[in-house]
Amino acid sequence: WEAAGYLPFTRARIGSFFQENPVLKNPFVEDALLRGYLKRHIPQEAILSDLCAFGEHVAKEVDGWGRECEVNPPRLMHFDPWGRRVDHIVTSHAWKRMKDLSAQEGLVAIGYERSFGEWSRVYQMSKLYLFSPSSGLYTCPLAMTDGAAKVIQSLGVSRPVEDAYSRLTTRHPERFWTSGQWMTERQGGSDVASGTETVAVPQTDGSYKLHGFKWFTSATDADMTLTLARVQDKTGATIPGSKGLSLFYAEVSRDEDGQLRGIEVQRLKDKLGTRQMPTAELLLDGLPAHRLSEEGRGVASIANMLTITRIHNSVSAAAAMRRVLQLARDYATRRTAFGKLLKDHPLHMQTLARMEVESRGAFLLVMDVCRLLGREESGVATEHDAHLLRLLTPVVKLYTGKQAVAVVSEGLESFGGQGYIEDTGLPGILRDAQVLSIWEGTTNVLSLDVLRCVARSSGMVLHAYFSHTKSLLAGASGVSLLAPAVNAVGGALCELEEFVQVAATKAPSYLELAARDLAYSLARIYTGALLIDHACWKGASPSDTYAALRWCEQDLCPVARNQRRGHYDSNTSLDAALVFDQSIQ
Ligand code: UCC
Ligand code: FAD
Repeated sequence: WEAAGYLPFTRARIGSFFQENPVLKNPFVEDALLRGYLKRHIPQEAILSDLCAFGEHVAKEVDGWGRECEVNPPRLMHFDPWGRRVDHIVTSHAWKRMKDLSAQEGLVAIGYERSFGEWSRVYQMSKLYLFSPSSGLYTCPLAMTDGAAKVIQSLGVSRPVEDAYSRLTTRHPERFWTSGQWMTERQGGSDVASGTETVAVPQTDGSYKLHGFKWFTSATDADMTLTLARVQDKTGATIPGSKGLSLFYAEVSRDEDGQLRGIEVQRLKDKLGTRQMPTAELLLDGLPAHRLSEEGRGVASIANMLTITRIHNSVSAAAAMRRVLQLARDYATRRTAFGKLLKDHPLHMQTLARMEVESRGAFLLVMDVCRLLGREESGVATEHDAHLLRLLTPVVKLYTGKQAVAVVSEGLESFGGQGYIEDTGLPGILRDAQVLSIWEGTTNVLSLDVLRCVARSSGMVLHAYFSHTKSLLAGASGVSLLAPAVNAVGGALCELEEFVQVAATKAPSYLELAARDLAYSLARIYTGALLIDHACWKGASPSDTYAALRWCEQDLCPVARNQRRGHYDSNTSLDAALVFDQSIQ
């Protein structure tokens, strides 16, 4: 029996083949475009060596902590064992480590130290780009922390927020604070002006107490928050709409009995993704707070926070695309199908190359917005730069948020069935990407923000856009290899100019229907110009040229196409009829 291999009670035979897993290598070393971009714009050794060392740390250690955040998600302990209400959000050891690491590595601080002048933001965001997919979503509190520091800086670093500002921007873990951003209430996250019911009751010492219910509050283990509320007058009345909203600063603290001051944590959200990070519903029941903005200037004052968090969102979106590609690329060198490695199947390589083009475009668009932010903050921005920054912030957020979902989804497929298996860590990348187009302004709401900034600048932002895009193209005029791309972007730019002229003669409803296509057109055309510009750099590679050509083969100006089809003229009722189709009884 033994000789025949029929041993009773042996372990089941499971075969000898085990697939090698994809390996995360140093994401800095692995990213040719990031290294090329930095070499071109900020070739300081101090930056390059810091990013290289950080990339190594991310691959070797931090990524494991990120996984631990995922498998050990936060939980809410409402009561202590003796029945006392404690509302304690219990987070993992790894999550706490991320906080310390963030301070030590200066992930917020770099933007405020400004040691590299106008390039400090590009440096900071490059580091966050390496960190983000391994951070266990710690980039979420960092985004809000950065946004809060920015708001405080813009309103003036003075009492009572001096200490908070220094804590938000410190490199010392023991002093480092994170901030929340509590804007959304049950009636509205997009329409904050109508949705905010929270009231601020003035106190005799000039401070306030807040009463309300915040429906989504992320990274709720934060030390402080910025939030919106309506100041009550002596009769208890408040002003409705946007004009009634003011911006408040509040610390999240506990009293001598260990109770949260003025806050009850109703529950933690049960979310599709971002599970590593707590998102809570909060009852504000007399939360002590200080008003930071003038009364009624809440939305305008928190806009600086929105700008920063939307840029962070875009960095995370580009980083998610890059990460899935790095893993897919590695896997393609380890997995065999039909007798050869995946990397030797041209159709598989075409699929990854298409993802690569999207990923490169997203990276350059994001970094260009970071460049503009850095210029503005270091006082060297022209009026033109300021307009571009205002226009491109919603554009980059909405475009990269959507593309991240598409690219990461395709990326999962490149691992076959394993891409669908939880403990590979791959599905979490997709689940986390899905939120990028929802929070910090949905795609439609940001498309309308594009219209808002165009209208409020009397077209100046568009003027800045057209002239800068043309100047990027001008640099490529003699490069014959890039001619098809230059012609495509140039042609799309003309179409866009024509669209703008026609749209200016139409009713607001026309522009509203065109808003999303307009935002996409702005994103694709500008990104095409950036890819071309990068490919013209003397250190560029043939792959940079190929990426530019490929990007520019797509429909760069969907708004012109749909305008010609009449999609913005009379579709409202037809769209609604289609969606609510009741024609078959
Ligand atoms: O989702 C959230 C946190 C998630 C966790 C953080 C993740 C970070 C990334 C991490 C990566 C992993 S916090 C909630 C975010 N909520 C939103 O984004 C709200 C979306 N809704 C909007 O953006 C709306 O457009 C509103 C709320 C801004 C609309 O408000 P109003 O009051 O109806 O708008 P108005 O009346 O048009 O604007 C009021 C003022 C105006 O200034 P003045 O009065 O001087 O003319 C506007 O120009 O605010 C100004 N303003 C802006 N300024 C409005 N939006 C902006 C802007 N984007 N930039 C500059
Ligand atoms: P709605 O405003 O109800 O939107 C529903 C749909 O209608 C969307 O598709 C939207 O695009 C569309 N829509 C709305 N208005 C228009 C319009 N005028 N034209 C065309 N379409 C429109 N908020 C915070 O304040 N702080 C946080 O920390 C926070 N954390 C979050 C964490 C997670 C995981 C999630 C999912 C959300 C979080 N949010 C937070 C809330 C988030 O910012 C809001 O959910 C988001 O802004 C959308 O608001 P809403 O949910 O009210 O959607």
